[in-house]
Amino acid sequence: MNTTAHTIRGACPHDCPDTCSFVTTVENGIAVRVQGNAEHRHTDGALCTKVSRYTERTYHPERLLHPLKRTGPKGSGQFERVSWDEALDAIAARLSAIAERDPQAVLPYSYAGTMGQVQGEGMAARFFHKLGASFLDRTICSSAGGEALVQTLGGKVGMKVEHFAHSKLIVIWGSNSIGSNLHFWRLAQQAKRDGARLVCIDPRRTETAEKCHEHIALRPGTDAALALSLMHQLITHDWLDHDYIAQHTLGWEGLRERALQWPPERAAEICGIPVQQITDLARAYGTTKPAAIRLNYGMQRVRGGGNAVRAVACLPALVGAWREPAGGLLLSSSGMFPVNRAALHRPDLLAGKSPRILNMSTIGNDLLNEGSVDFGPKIEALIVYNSNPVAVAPESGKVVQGFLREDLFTVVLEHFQTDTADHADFILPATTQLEHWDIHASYGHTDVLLNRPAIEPVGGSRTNTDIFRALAQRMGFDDACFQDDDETLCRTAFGSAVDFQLLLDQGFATLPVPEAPYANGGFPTASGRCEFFSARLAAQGQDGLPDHLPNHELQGSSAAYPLAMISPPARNFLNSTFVNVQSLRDIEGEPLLEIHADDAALRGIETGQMVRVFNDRGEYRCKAKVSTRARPGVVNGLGIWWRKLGPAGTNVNEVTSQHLTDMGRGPVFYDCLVEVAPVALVAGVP
Ligand SMILES: Nc1nc2c(c(=O)[nH]1)N[C@H]1C(S)=C(S)[C@@H](COP(=O)(O)OP(=O)(O)OC[C@H]3O[C@@H](n4cnc5c(=O)[nH]c(N)nc54)[C@H](O)[C@@H]3O)O[C@H]1N2
Ligand SMILES: Nc1nc2c(c(=O)[nH]1)N[C@H]1C(S)=C(S)[C@@H](COP(=O)(O)OP(=O)(O)OC[C@H]3O[C@@H](n4cnc5c(=O)[nH]c(N)nc54)[C@H](O)[C@@H]3O)O[C@H]1N2
Ligand SMILES: [Mo]
Repeated sequence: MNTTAHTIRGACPHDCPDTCSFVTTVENGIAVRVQGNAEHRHTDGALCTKVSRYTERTYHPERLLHPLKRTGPKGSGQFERVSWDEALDAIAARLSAIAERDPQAVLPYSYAGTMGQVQGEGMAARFFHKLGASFLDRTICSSAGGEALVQTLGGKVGMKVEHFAHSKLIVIWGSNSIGSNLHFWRLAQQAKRDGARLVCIDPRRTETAEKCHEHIALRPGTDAALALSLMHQLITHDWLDHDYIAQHTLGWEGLRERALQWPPERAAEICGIPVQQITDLARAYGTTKPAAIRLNYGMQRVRGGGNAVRAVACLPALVGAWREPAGGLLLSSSGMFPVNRAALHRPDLLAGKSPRILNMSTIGNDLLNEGSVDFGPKIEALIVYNSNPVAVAPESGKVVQGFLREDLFTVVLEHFQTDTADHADFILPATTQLEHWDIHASYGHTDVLLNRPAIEPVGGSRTNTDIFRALAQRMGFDDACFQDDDETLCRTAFGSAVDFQLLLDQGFATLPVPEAPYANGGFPTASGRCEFFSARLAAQGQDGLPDHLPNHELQGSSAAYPLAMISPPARNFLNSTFVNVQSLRDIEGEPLLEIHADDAALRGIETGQMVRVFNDRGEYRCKAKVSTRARPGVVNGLGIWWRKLGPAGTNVNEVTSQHLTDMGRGPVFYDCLVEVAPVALVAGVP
């Protein structure tokens, strides 16, 4: 047989700090293998289990291949095949009619199904700017922590990840690195072999926590108390870098006074941990050099998430950890990328319009809003791409109710018929990363990656960009920028800041970032200092100094719902992506709730038993697993299953709330009280 095999370099598109470089092997037009690029140092030739199965997802028998139009009642999942022309004509006509009354009644809804600059908002932003649609505040993941970093360090900036390999103390704070940041874990292992101490701070005894020297299993939402108490110890033992504090920080006197109110005994009580864990960690942090903190977004999904991130982000300056490349902190590196947003997204197309802003984390309430002077017009049309809100947004009961509105016009661009797609009026089949061009920044390293298409679009699928170009044309948007092809958009994203030829040649390009960016201060804040005190926050009426803010749903405040629930990701899924890939679902098995033996015994719950997890907002069902991964009083509902693949057609977000964080208007997925009860079996059927 005459086979022609070749390889194409690409980039993993998924919402993960690792942003891997991969190589696809194509034989006779079919992608047969996706492998980690050995030449890219951050990927180091290895992919996670999920993405190494990428061809299984790409050629999945349930892949959407044609546009679909709804035939049954809203949400019934009944559709018929239609042509692209029929679908696009109908969508353009409906959007034009709505826009004639008020374009703000149209709302885009997207997140990070792909992190690509082009298939993300590349053409979409141009389209919605021109239309004058409502803005979407994209808060669902990281906005509290992001805002906190901006207010403290001046941006989403931090250590270069590669230097963690040379740290002597690594604090992994609110992150399950083995599950969600595997290539960082490789660096932590290297440091460990060279004698570094690893400490994990997480309510759940994760795979990562059990492999660290120390695990501090605090209650959810108590990280600021812990951080302030560490400061208390740094101050009382004088483990401070006075020179660094004097030269490169702002608001030290106030912070000092605040921290002195947090003796370890006080924090230990709030965090639910032994005093000695605090004093030991403070001693290690105050006396080990270089000391590095790998923060992740897990700790900022509670009411005080922004304050908690601010408190932690103050620590490296107190001990002068920033002086060395292997010291400091990393939450996100995304602010280090020079994305040319004005050229890519073209906000000038707004032509003076300033549409209202709607928060994606309260989509449930917003879809049910009838319109008012404060809110503006009722939402009449929703264009969803790169996101699965019906599964991932909080308080799904409300979200589903909103999506079921017969008068709402919903278009979903997708690879699969997700829970959200079930509620569409039109489903448009989109290409995957193997089928389109894109260019990527990263939030876990400082390389730009280029993705070249390896294969032709599967079935009749089209790129997100192409769909928005086609809609623009039908709606009479004749600006030249709607003609840009995807390679042009890739070149536009970073302009001359990145060598595009190098990207074409090797697939990645490293940004020129200093090895120890804040060794001599120079933070990108207004003052150039690490801002313990934030005048901007104070001007907004907030506390200018970091403090501990108790959860909205504080444990002990409700007799009916005594358990705190967190819902971190399952290792073999990526949010709700991959849940329908059989080989990965086989590893995860079924939706699980981890519960501590004491809490289980109190409720007569055993491993394998079907349970109801519930509060006033709703309930979902899953199997219980009595496990040492859960601390007393806290249950872990692993996410994020497709509702329709869960036992009762619901998932964990049935019980989460639409409350918001202190900063950034973010969701509070891990600030949630519930009760759990066994489900009585009637003739073996729950
Ligand atoms: N395999 C896999 N990888 C992923 C994802 C995935 O779904 N699956 N998701 C991706 C996405 S979208 C993101 S945003 C990133 C980052 O994703 P993160 O949301 O940071 O995910 P995790 O690394 O699991 O870290 C969350 C950890 O925080 C813990 N946690 C919960 N509440 C608290 C708290 O109050 N305090 C502290 N200290 N810890 C708490 C949880 O138990 C969990 O172990 O990961 C990405 N990578
Ligand atoms: N309870 C609870 N809820 C959570 C979280 C939690 O920890 N607990 N985590 C939250 C976090 S951190 C995040 S980031 C959000 C994630 O929320 P989302 O960003 O909605 O992420 P996914 O669930 O992965 O859905 C992404 C969808 O985009 C589609 N997609 C991928 N690439 C493309 C493309 O090129 N074109 C088109 N048209 N579609 C594409 C995929 O098929 C997938 O269905 O969920 C949040 N929800
Ligand atoms: Mo996320």
